[in-house]
Amino acid sequence: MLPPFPEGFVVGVSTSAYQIEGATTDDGREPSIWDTFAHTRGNTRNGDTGDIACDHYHRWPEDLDLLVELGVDAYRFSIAWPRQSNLDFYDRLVDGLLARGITPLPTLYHWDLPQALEDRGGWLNRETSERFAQYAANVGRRLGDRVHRWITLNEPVVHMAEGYAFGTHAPGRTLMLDALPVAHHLLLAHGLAAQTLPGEVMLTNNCTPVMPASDDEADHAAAAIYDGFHNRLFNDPVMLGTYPMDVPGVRDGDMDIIRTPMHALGINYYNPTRIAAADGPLPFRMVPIEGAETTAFGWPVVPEGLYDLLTGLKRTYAEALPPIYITENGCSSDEGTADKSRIDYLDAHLRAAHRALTDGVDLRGFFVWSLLDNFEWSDGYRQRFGLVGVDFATQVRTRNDSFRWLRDELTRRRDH
Ligand code: GCO
Repeated sequence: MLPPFPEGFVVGVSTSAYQIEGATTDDGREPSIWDTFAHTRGNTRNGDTGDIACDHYHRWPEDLDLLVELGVDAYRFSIAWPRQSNLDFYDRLVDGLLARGITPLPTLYHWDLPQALEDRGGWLNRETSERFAQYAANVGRRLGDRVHRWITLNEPVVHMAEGYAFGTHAPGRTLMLDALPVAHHLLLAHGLAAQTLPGEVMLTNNCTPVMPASDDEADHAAAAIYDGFHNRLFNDPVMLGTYPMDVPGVRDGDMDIIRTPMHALGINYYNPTRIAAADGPLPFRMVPIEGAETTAFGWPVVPEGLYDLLTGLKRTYAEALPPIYITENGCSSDEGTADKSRIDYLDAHLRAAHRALTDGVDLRGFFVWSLLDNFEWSDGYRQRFGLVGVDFATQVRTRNDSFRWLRDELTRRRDH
């Protein structure tokens, strides 16, 4: 049984539009960079795409009923920018959540940029930041009477690195360090949106505690550089108003916009990262964490890394650190419905979160990635992260043991 979390602590689950909705040409949705990327041969496992995914666009009432059965307080989903000309689906979704007593927590950008904007340079083009602010204001006008907390962006570091530096995600650019302007334009987009959205605003960063591979000075130096790119490049600007390195494209006033006060910071945590020095195109390389179990995806399982991350953020940013929500934590499992490894993973990470809370971190919530097995980007449908399994041939949902475990934990919490 989990330790008791404080009254008002929010427990939820997370998903994202391109990974679960399908219906990529329904009701005026325009193509996104992920439609282009996934339909380009060789970019995804087995040529998998989000064309159908979990067909959540049509099956959302059944999926929201699963949330009620699970007993979560809130549901983090994303709004597809490519659907900006017709937001009716999100109107129905938000009303459906509220009718079920579940708080909506929409992410405005979970990597599915309209292709038309990518054709004009995408996040390399400062204009995209302004287009995002207009989109955010449009969504705010439509849903702001019922949505009172927003996440602007999901994991800008992953989007910059995989989408623009390494080419492993959409839009598939391989700019390496020339991708840095993307960081600034994403953060500018966040700041501009934070100034227009009605209600509370968050940014969700993917963060990882970085450990040097050895005591060698070169490994320590490489770890510090990696920490700068992965964590500080997206945390320092929004909390301190500064970059940890030279970032091109910054104009007068930009940093004040980026530092527009956030009501909370979202943290996606999966694992720590062990870094060694390298002499290739980048001065660092990842090395395995010795002795750590791994998930079906090969990611190390290090729950204490979450405690270290949260207490480290508190030490680093002190008064500049707003309240924190864990907006993603979860694991891939190939065990089918008897997903004991996922129960063990979530139990251990929730306990680490509780320890951090007890030790003074202002932690307000924890969202499990994910409700459903879904499209895991370039890995397609092989990796299964769902509390609920999905048979993609039939769209039948099957509750895993982890679903029942979390449901029972939340029931116990409510009945206390
Ligand atoms: C991410 C994204 C999710 C992933 C999940 C598992 O963190 O990469 O937010 O879309 O699917 O994290 O990789």
